Amino acid sequence: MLTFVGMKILHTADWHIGKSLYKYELYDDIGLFFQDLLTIIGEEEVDVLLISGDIFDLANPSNKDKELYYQFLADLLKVKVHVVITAGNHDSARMIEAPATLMKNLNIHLVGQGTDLEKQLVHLDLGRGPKERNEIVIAAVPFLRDRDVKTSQAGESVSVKAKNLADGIVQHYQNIYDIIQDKHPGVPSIAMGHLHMQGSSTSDSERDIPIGNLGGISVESFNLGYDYVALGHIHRPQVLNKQATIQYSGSPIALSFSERKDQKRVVLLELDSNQKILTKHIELSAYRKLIRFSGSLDVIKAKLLTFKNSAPLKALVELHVEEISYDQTKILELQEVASLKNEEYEVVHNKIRFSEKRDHLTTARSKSTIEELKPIDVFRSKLEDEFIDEAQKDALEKLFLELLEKWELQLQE
Ligand SMILES: [Mn+2]
Repeated sequence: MLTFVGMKILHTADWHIGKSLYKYELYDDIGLFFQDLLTIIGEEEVDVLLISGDIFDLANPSNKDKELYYQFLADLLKVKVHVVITAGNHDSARMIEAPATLMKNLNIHLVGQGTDLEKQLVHLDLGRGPKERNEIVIAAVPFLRDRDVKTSQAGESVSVKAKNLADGIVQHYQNIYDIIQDKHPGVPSIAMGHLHMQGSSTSDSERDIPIGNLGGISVESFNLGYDYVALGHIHRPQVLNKQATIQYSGSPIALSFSERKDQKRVVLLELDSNQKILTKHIELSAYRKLIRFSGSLDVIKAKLLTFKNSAPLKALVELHVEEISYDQTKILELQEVASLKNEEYEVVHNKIRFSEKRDHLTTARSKSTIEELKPIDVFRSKLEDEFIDEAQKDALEKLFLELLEKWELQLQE
């Protein structure tokens, strides 16, 4: 009789190496996370590490980004953990996959492309000796594009196309599950994914997130038989079903100010000797505080004066100044306050709004480069300049996002 020993698997995603917040580079943040991750892997005696997409922030990462990544993979070799990495929508599938053959010999499994089903199957047998059985099968599915699931036909409407893509993605997971049942019956299985589940709570830092139900995948449709689904793409950590078997680990560091109150974490899966999976969250400390101060300029100045930074890295601050009547000196004073250098914090973004006057001079904000701005940012900023009520703003924003999404789906053809 072979005995199943049990194993520990750690689930993380959305590292976004190379990410900047308003031009402020977050290398120190990811560096501290890497240190913590190595400690957790060591202390918990983790056997397998899963990274569900968006390793890099850009499809064409800088040399520094790549150096950091490969250095960390080298550090992982020392702690003897098996690693499975999939590409996200931010990653270049080819770039992630390029060293796959070499890396496989080091127990690092890289999957970039979503076309070949067999290549997305990672079977690990960690049993030591002939009496021990310690297997797991991982459906290492990267971010799937239309061409990977081949469901769309020419001339389909946008909503039909989106529904077909969602159905195609679920079918993709079903097909891999069928192969697993055929090749490795009775072995526990985990699916990795970089996708948007309906009903998940998003932040400002994801890209290509559909609004409403267009293109979203329902949690129910994912009851395919996998013991756990390790998701990436949404940066806010969250559990999607009652059994806690479908989860977003979330990004390990805050990637936008909208995540400034999130408790970041990694998910530890403990597969016991009965092959049951228990999930546990390991909280990460906030390496850096992201602060947003709003109010009149005087109120904000007072807040900055008493601010104490308790995190290891310099705090990043957004200033949203609200004044009543237009005053050029306030704009100049704000620029002065925002550029003050100190040890505790750095103001990375500021804007001022005068509620009384309405002309094109009423809003001033710090300049962002066009690379940092997403279409929705530009649209929002335009909305802010127009003094329309909040409800109407929301409606317009929703319409704009729908248009944007239709446009993006058309680009995928
Ligand atoms: Mn991401």
